[in-house]
Amino acid sequence: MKKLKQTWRWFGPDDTVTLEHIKQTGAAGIVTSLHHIPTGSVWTVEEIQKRKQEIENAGLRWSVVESIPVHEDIKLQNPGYKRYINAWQETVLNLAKCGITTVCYNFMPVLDWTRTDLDYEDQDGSRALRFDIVQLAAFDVFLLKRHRAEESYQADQVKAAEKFLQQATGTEIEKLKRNILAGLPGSTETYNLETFRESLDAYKDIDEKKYRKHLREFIACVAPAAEEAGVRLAIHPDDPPFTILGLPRVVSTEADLNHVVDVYDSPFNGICLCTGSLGAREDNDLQLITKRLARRINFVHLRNVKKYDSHSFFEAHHLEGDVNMPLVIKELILENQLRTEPIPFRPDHGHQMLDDLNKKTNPGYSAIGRLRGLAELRGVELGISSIMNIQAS
Ligand code: DNO
Repeated sequence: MKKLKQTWRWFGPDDTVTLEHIKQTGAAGIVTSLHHIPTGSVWTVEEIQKRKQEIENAGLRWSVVESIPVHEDIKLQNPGYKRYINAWQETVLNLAKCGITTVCYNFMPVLDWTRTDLDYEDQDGSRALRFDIVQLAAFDVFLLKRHRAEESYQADQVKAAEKFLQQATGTEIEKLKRNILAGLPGSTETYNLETFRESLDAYKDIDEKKYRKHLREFIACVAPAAEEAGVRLAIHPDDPPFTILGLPRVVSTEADLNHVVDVYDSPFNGICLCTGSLGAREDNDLQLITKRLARRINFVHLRNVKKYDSHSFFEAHHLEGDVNMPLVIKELILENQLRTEPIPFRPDHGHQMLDDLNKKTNPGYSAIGRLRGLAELRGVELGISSIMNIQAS
């Protein structure tokens, strides 16, 4: 049985988890981005080559770009946005020239992924990321004071949010603000309450229908060019996969993903199957999504979530939580046998645990928790493919 390609996200030279460390995890592929280049600027061949060389000098390969950020002007279709689409496209072509042929991106408005809590203590003492709708409501309704924000929540959630704030200390309130505004690894902007309000406001006339049209137009431009250059695109789903802060969301469900792949019918216009993002919705059946969209999966994030209340979840260890990981992996193994190039996956996030508890780490991206995840996931893959082999013989 052909194996999936094991990869690892690296945030570049400033990442405390170094290429030398990554080598020891057993992952052979690096997932990274040129984080120092401002969103909207073209990545030159020279810049790409430089980073590629650095990775190869460590005995690894740059397998996936995550992400080429999509400029807000493209998402909003602000005047002049086409030049940003051209720049995005040029970056794709330059990557192809350097032999890097998988590109992940997302189309989430304003914020990349969002959590309210970055050090939620799991029962075993390790720390996980959490998204709690009551805390989001506390931020949105009472701290940000977004116009008519309370209409986005159930009445009991708003009440609980008020109570949460009454009991929270000043430090806890500051932390909540920072968690949402400062952005998580991979995001490109940091806001204060005022600039954040302005950024949200820019979307006030963009409903889902309109936003989907913007996404469609973006894909219709870039996908044919990517195909021509031999670059596989992989759109990352919304995280969390439902509307937050009154923003439109269009990549949250199986129907949304179908919509994306239908814009341009080519394996080069594909998806990043992120089991953790999609898994935070009750109506997303991950095994079925994997099976039905298998042909269009160009990249995989394997992560698990445990949902509680409505619209709240924390990140569980990779084989725990609500996503049935073995069933997803089984579908991926089947699809992988049909590919000439193996499908890349990475252990997405991990708990902060053991020695990492005393280190300053990128939220979700400490070494040991991800290493635990990768070890478990590759074990599942090996176990399932061994059984398949036995059955086939
Ligand atoms: C979180 C990630 C996101 C994701 C980007 C893709 O860990 O899954 O940062 O990489 O949204 O564009």
